[in-house]
Amino acid sequence: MTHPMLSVTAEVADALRDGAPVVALESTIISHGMPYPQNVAMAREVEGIIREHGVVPATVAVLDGRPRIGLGADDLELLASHGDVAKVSVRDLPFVVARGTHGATTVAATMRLAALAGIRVFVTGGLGGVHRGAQQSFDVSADLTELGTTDVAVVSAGVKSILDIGLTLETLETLGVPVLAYGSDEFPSFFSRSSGHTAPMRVDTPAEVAAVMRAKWDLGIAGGLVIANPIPAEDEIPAEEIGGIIEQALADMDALGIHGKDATPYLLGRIVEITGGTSLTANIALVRNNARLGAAIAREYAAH
Ligand code: PSU
Ligand code: MN
Repeated sequence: MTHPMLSVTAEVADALRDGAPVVALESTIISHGMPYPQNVAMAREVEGIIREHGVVPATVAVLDGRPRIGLGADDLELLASHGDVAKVSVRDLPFVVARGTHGATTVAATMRLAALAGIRVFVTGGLGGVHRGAQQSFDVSADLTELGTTDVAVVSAGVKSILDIGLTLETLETLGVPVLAYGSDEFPSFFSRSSGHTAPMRVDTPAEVAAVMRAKWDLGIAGGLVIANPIPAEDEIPAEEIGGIIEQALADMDALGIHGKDATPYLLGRIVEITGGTSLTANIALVRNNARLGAAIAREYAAH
């Protein structure tokens, strides 16, 4: 029953066979989204939070060319510290698999592999989206197109304002992707609870999220859902404060001529540098918060 190209751990395979809740986790956030060793500590901690809620975590990556659903401690350490782990979006999957190399999966590639394995809920920090200046650069993350086609609900803290949040929301609408803000009337902007953009839809309980997931797929509307979970108030960096830092990181990126798949990792690293690590603390806090919500949604979804 398991797709022949996937290696699924026994724990994850058993849970899926029994209809028990499973939450997928991405690995680009580990290899290209945070510095070592905070990245591996975060990865372990998030798996622990999901387990505490009675849900099986399944971190996704490609190791030695093999797509893996569920990883061990050594695998997480390798992804966090190995110098040669490619950032793998959907278009990169065939290349790393054919070559037998290592790859850390983005939201898009993680969704695709999770869906192949039969996992419907996925927890991350922030989504990719429409980059600022995309009118010229055409830089629109494949995370958005994947959300338009692959049946996985993605829990994030919204998108960072390194992106054009308004254009990202417009694109999600075009692609038929429900965007559910959790417990808020406003779409969150990762470090901040606010973004200046009204949330397209609001939900207040995990059961409501699970009901929207079921209704979407029962209607035969293919594709994912975005659950945007605002960072807890005590952990947020106010939009005014982070705004200038993001502007500086974007200006530094332009001065260096960095673009394409290197843009997001550069910006994430530069923001951590400029804030002296404050942004990393907030980033880890919001991932924890998303893990708690994602586990609750997976339990509700599995219960019906
Ligand atoms: N945004 C974040 N943290 C991240 C990413 C985005 O706040 O770690 C990562 C995710 O893996 C996402 C990817 O899928 O960056 C998007 O990259 P790109 O913009 O190149 O599609
Ligand atoms: Mn891009």
